[in-house]
Amino acid sequence: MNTRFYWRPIPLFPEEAPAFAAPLAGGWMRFVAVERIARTGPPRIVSVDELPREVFARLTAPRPAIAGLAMDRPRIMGIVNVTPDSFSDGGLHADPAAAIAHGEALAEAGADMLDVGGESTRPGADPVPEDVEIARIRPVIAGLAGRLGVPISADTRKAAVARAATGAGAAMVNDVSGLAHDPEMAAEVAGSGAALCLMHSPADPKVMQARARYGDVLLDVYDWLERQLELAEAAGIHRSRIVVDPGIGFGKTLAHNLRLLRGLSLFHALGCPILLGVSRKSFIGDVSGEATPARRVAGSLAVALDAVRQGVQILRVHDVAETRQSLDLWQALHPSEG
Ligand code: HH2
Repeated sequence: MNTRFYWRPIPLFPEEAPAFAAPLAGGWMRFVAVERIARTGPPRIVSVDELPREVFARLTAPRPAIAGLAMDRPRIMGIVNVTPDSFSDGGLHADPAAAIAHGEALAEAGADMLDVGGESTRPGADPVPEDVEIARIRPVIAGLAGRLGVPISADTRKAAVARAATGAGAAMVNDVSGLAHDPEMAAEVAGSGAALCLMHSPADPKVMQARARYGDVLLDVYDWLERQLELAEAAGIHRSRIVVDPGIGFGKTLAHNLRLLRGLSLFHALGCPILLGVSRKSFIGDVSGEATPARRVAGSLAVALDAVRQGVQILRVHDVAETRQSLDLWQALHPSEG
């Protein structure tokens, strides 16, 4: 039987890369070597010229714009939770006027896009009926879309909610079930023309922590995203409209989250932009001892910048101004050519 290989590019800053280095996802980082990983046997570092041609093409091709946003630099997605019970900001912007004001403030602070959600997906959360979810997010999306110059994403697992959201002006559907929750979702997104974020989760939020069992979490999440990408494409959603997300904290232990974060650049081999949500999450509390989510900003920024070093294109964050300032400094230290 042929061994299945996985290819993780090892990122280099442009200023330390030789002239023959390849561009990582057509973006701001370079690479000359790749970690070749198999499920059996130790990983091996191979040179970029040993890559199969199609793998090289996937790893280096510039990514198409998503919801009108060019993917040639790191982008900030600001979180607007219109929920009473989100883990870090539940209840703060639960009425439409407060949520719209919050979205405006995030855009002002430097968000490139906004993600509006009406259902908490924290571990153990109860599902929200779709009419309630629609009532929460539709007025907020309608109030923000087309006014601020930033595209709006709808954080939902349900086709009916996605329909209401795109009808109100959302340009992206952020499905934290990666099309696994609602069988109608793929056709709904395909027909709407919206972009899609496919995030990995092993099960519904209510039970997902009990499903945190993997052979190798990095490779299992990769395989799962690859399958869901094929499903999306078969439903008529072109790969150029899709971003992938390993789903940090969704059905994962601390060890799983850390393995995924160390290996993030593997996901470039899927050929899509990568979105990452680590903001204020509980693994930051596990590592740092900080129990209060709103006091996990520094840890969130440390992980966000490491993700940018690995070529991650979109950071989903609560603390937009702080993330913008960190990115500005990071980019001043590591200017891209051109
Ligand atoms: N995390 C959360 C919600 N949506 N979407 C993507 N694509 N990636 C993520 O990591 C992600 C997400 C959970 O965070 P939050 O919205 O702050 O909390 P809650 O689910 O409690 O509303």
